[in-house]
Amino acid sequence: MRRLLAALLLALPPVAGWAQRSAPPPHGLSVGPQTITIRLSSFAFEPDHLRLRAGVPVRLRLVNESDGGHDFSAPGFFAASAYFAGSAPPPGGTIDVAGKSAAEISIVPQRPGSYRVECTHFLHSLFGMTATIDVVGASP
Ligand SMILES: [Cu+2]
Repeated sequence: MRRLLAALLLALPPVAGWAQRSAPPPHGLSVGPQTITIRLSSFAFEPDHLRLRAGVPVRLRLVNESDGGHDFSAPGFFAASAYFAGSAPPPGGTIDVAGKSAAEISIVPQRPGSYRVECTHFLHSLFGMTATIDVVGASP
């Protein structure tokens, strides 16, 4: 019995060390930008209100769950943001998302303000397919 206990004690330190190394990084220190998923449906964005911080990179993942196409049109917001190489939005600031598909864009909001998002498909914004992105100033 005593030998078993000794063996257990000897086995403990490496196990504890392994557990520490495999622990996830502390909150807020994860690698890469935070991903925010926005669902597009007929006829809504969910969530329809985003609050982003200027200077903090985020990855917007646009998921169209409906059969028909939608788009994510935010020319003012895109013009007020910076981009990583190869990740600029299309000219006009409108990202098409075909039915049952997804698109991603990584951005760094730059100018604080309130920006309108809409789907430009015929009548969709009238049916409620709009959203607002508020960009707030960088933390002191
Ligand atoms: Cu739409």
